[in-house]
Amino acid sequence: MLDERSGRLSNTVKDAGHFDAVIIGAGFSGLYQLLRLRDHLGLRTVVLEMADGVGGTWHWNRYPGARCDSESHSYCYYFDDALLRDWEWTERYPGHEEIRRYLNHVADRYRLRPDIRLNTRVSGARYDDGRRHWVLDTEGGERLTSRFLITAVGCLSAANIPDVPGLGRFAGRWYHTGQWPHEGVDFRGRRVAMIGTGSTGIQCAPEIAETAAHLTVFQRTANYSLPANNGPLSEAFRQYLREHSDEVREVMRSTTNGHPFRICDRSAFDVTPQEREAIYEEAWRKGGLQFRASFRDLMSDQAANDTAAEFIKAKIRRLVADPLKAAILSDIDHPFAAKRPPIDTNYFETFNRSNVSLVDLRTNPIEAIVPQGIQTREAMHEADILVFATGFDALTGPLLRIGIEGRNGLTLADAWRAGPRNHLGLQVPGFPNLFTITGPGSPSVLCNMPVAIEQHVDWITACIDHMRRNGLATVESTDAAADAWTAQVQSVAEGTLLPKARHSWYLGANIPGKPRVFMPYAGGLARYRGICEQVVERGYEGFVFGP
Ligand code: N01
Repeated sequence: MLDERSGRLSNTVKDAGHFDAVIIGAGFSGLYQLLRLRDHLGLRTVVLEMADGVGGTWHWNRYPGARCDSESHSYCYYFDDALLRDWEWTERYPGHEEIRRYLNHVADRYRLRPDIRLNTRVSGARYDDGRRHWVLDTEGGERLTSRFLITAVGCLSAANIPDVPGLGRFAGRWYHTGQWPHEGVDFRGRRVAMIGTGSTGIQCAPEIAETAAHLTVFQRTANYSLPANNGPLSEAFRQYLREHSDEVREVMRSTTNGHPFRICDRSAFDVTPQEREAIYEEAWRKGGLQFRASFRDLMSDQAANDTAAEFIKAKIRRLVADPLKAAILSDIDHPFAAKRPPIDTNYFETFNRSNVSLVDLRTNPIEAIVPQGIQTREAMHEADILVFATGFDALTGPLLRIGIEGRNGLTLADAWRAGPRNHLGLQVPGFPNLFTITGPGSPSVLCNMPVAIEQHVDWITACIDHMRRNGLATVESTDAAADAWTAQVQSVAEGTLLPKARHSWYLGANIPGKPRVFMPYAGGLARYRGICEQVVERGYEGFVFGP
C-alpha cells in the first residue's frame, strides 16, 4: 500500500485509532485480558473479534452434542468471587449454548462490549521498529496501531478440512464441526457420512444418529473414550460449591491439569489386579477425565498405562454387540490419554443402532468424494450430508493465519518454520511487545483451559504493569531463553507417554507438511506456574526490556 512509504494512510485505509493494547479474539482469554488491562491498569485497550458475537471457540462449535469435557464448576473464571457466586451452571458438563450464555454474561457484567469490535478480522499485524508499535490491518480496510499486541485466538480455532479429492463435486451439503451453521443442520431422513473420531466426532455421532436416516462413521484411528455421566447438578452439589470455592480454586491451581481433582498418589502396581479393576470400574461409573487420575503413573509408565488401556478396550468390546465393529473400535494403537481422551454419552452404544455403520479407513481408505457420497477402496457410501469432524490446525494454526510480521520483516511463519519457538509460550524473539495467551510452549490444551488462561493473563498484565512503573517501552524474549525453553518443552514431553501417539495433533501430525514438534508444555500447570513466578523473581530472566 502507498502509505508504507509515505507514512500516511492511503485513501482506502481508514485510521481506526491508536491503543495501548490490541487483543485479538473475544473468547475466555480476550475477555479477561481486556478486563485486566482496561480496568486494572487503565490502558486504552480494544478487542478485535472476527465473529459477530463473543465466545471464541464456543461461538463456532455449535455442532450437535458440543459440550465441554471440563466440569462446569471448573470451566469458568475464578478471579471474582461475586461472579462465581452469581452464576449457576445447570449440568455437570456445560453445553455450548450455556458456555456462550456465560461468556455473554461476563461481557455484560464487566461492561466489556464497548471495547470489543465484532465482525473485525485482522488481516495482518506488522511491528514498526522505528515507532515501536504494532500496525494492524483489518479485512474491512481499517488500520490500528498499538504498543502491545496480545493474541487471544484460542488453540483450536483454525479448522482442518482435509484435502480429499472431489469435495467440490459433492452434490449434497457438507460442514466442518468447528464452523457449524448457527441455524443448525436438519438431519431428518438424510444419509450422513461423518469423518473423524476425535472428541468432536465422538460427541456428534450419537446425536446425528438419533435423527438421520443413516449415519456412516469413517474412522482412521480408533480412540479411547470415557463415559461422561453427564446430568443436572444437584442442589447439594451447588451448595457445596458455594461453601468451598476457595478450596476448588486451590486444587485447580496446584494440580497438573488444572482440573478440580488431584491425581492419586499411587502406582497402578501398588494395588492387586483385582483392586485395580475395582478402581477403574468405580472411575468408569463416575465418568469423566478423573479416570486418568486413578494412578500417578498412567502417563509416564507404559505398563501402568496398559492396564487402563486394556480396561477400556474390554469395555468397548462389551458395549458393542457386533464383533466386527467392536474389533475396529477397540483396535487402538497408542497409549491411553496420549491423545486427548474424549468423554462421551452413548458413543460406543450408538454402533448398536441399525442405522449406524462404521468404515475402517486403515484397511479401506477414502479414494475420493464423488457427487453421491464417499468412494472408498472397497465400496461406495452414498450420502446427502458430509460432516467433517476432522479437528484443527492446532496451537500454531490460529496464530500463523493472522499474518504476523516482527522486527526486520521476520514473519512468524518463518520464525516457526521448524516448529514453534518461544519463551514460556509467551513471547517470540524478534516480536517485541507481542504476547500469546495459551500458545504453543505453554500447558494450554493439556489443561482445563480457563485456569491456564487466568494464569497467562495475570502474568502478562503484571509484566505490562512492571514496564509501566519502570518507564520501559518494549519487552522481548532473548534467543537464548527461547532456545532453552523450546528444548525444555521437548524434553519434558519425552519424559511422558504423550509423544507415543505419532498421529496426534499435539505433534502437528494431523496437518500435512506441519513440523512434527510436540507443542504444549507437558510439565503440568502447577510446575509451569512456578517457573513463570521464578522468572519474574529473577528480574524477568530471559526477557529484555527497551526504554
Ligand atoms: O479433532 P481431533 P476434534 N481422513 O483432531 C480424523 C477439543 N475438543 O475436533 O486420529 C480421515 O482430535 C482424525 O484421525 P487421526 C479437544 O481438545 C474439546 O475431535 O488423525 N480422518 C481424528 O479421528 C480435542 O482433542 C471438546 O487418524 C481424518 C479426527 O478426524 C480437540 O478439540 C469437544 C482426516 C479429528 O480428531 C480436537 O478434537 C470437542 C482425514 N484426512 C473437541 N483428518 C470439549 O469437550 C483428520 N481425521 C472441550
